[in-house]
Amino acid sequence: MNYPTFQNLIGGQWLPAAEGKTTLNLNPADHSDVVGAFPSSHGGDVALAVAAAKKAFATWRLVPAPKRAEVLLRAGILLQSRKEQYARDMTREMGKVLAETRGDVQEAIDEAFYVAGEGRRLFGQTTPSELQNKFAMSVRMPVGVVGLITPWNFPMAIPSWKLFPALVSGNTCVIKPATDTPLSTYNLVQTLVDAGLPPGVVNLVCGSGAATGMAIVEHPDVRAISFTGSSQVGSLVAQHAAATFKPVSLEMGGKNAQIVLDDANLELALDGALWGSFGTTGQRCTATSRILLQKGIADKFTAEFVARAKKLTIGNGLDEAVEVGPQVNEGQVETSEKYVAIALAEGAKLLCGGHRLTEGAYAHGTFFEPTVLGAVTSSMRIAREEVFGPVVCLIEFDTFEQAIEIANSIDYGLSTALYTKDVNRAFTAMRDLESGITYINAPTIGAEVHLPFGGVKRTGNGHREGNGAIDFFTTWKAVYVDYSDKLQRAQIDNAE
Ligand code: UN1
Repeated sequence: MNYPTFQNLIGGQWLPAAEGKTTLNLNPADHSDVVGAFPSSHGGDVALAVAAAKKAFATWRLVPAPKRAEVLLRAGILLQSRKEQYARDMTREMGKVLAETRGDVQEAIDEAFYVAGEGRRLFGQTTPSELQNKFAMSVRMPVGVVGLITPWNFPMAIPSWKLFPALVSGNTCVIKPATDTPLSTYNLVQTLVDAGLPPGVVNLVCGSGAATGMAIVEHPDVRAISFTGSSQVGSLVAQHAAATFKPVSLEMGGKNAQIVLDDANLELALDGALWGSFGTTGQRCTATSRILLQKGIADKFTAEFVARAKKLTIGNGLDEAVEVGPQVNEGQVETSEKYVAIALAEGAKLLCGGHRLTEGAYAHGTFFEPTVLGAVTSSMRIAREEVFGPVVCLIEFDTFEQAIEIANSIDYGLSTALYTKDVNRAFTAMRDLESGITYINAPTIGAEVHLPFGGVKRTGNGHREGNGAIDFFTTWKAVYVDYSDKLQRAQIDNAE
């Protein structure tokens, strides 16, 4: 079989993993299509990457922020010209349909232009000193070498959410992409190099979470970690990072509810639910995985929703007619299967889907049918635990207050959506839904890069990407300039 072999980028040089091992990146729609072999790196490779990033930090931090931003601006322009190729590469390694991978590359472009503008802001504050002839201000400083660990579901957008704000702030980076989707991160990093990023400022190291990711998390010279992935792994990352007191930004799971009230525009709510549940084959942390239906519209909505779910075209995402691609790997399909079985054992009703697809065009991929489960109650595991697949459950309720209670009754808090024409209820929901993102009359997916992205409860640990990332990737320094030419003692002189 003929496929390319990729290498790590360390200090501006492309290098194989020191132990010489590689992992194959397979097309989830057709496992006979090998996208490439990527390095299986270990602690030694990470140590080299961190050393390169540390060396580059000495000069990168002194490049004026507007100049650092110009690299991102050029990268955004280059991404525009490469969008179609990168989208195709992404569909091939990750599976989601072309319209969505184009959106993923577009999200990186949006992020580049947004963050490039930040290069001329990075504002601090000035404030009066309590003493005469003394000046006080706070300035944003880079953190140093930062470690970035990214997931497979948004293989270019999410690396860009981390890399670009880290870079404009003056940090240098070691990034580890998900083993399922390293090519899209290669494409992003290659674009940064082509845009003029100096050697060592971004170092790309491929490998597993256990071997490569943890080596980054534990390295004493890495000053902060930004991670997106499951809550289970996020907890491990935070625990290991605590040993060296690293700040950690965690973006993790969701169990996102779309609430549909009796007065909603039903067509709109159906469109939103279908897109929110089965877009990206349900593999988004923002995916709609619970649809809460008020009793007056529940039957009508359910019938129509199931009919539409059954009609979705499943297949290879490179085919423009396909609406739902494969799941990213066998493990994800097994999780979908497992949760359907758990739901049925707990009394849920299978309204459509529920099985992996193995025949004909599906024989060499990891496909799972769009699945709708009815008769679900909020205490069932299917209503509480993240599946990360094309599996959605329907829960009925009587009153608006009950809907809010059910929506909030879980451990996660990323995204919520409410469909209604009642402005009072819309504002009440905006206030009372426990989630980092709330949509009114729009699906739970589709966040824009210039707003804060993140969640509450087990979804995150208080940090935000998008508008908020620079807060994580900078540290405040308070600076006092005394121009009185004498010793002035704060809290003591001028105290009366
Ligand atoms: C994710 O689900 O991991 O808001 C990120 C959205 C996308 C990002 C999703 N812009 O759905």
